[in-house]
Amino acid sequence: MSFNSSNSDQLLHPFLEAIADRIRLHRSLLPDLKQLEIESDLINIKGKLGNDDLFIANELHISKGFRKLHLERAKIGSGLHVLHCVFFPSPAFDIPIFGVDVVATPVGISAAIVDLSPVDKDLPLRISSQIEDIIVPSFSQKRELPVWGDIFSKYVYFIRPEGCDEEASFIDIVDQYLRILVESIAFIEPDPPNSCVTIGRYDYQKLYCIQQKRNDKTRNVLSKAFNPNWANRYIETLLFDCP
Ligand code: BLA
Repeated sequence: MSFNSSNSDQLLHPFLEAIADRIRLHRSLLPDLKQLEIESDLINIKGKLGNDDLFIANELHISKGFRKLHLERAKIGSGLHVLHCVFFPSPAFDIPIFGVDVVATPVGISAAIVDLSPVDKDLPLRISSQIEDIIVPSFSQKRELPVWGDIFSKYVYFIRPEGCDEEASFIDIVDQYLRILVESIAFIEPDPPNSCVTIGRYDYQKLYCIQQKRNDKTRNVLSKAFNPNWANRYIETLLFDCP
């Protein structure tokens, strides 16, 4: 397996690329958007696993309200494509965590998850009331959340989309959740760094990261494509570093 740090022009499954484009569109509307410059060999990874090309391409930004905006496109192992995105809020702001994970295999999309996850007991009312207004699409295959999935809101979608219509409905939910999130930034000011509310949100975000790290499916895929030590470093420092 060889690594280098150049950008890859390889494309993922069109459904995953369409979601990535939609995320980029909303991300571009965030105030004070800047690239998050981090010196790391973990940003762009290219290699080979047997005969399969593999790559991980990461986009990292910060903006008003967010300590880390992470979009990842990955091709790891035989025909496994992953689109992963988390917008981690700065704990001083009362805004939820936006997360997406979509996994495609040679036989189709196996999992599509999207949520605005709370950083308090519940989502802020101004967010949940807007989510309630979204027309709920119907998906034929709903999937059951794992035990660590108690970090997600009651508005989480965890499905296996079937056909173009369901794929379009999923993209529409991603679109609406991002619209609600991005619009909420315009009117919000930070609480003081040492206030109870900020510390409470910090603790919730830490719990979100701890629970996500219990996802053995992610860990196993990365361990197999690379090795367990590398996978652990990637998960701890890039995917779910605590705030
Ligand atoms: C599931 N995540 C998975 C699966 C794989 C990955 C292979 C199993 C697919 C399936 O059950 O059909 C793999 N996900 C990855 C890899 C990366 C990744 C390799 O992000 C990164 C390199 N996971 C997240 C985020 C959410 C999330 C942000 O990273 C939610 C917002 C959820 N992924 C999530 C859940 C499952 C999953 C809930 C199902 C886990 C299970 O069924 O046990």
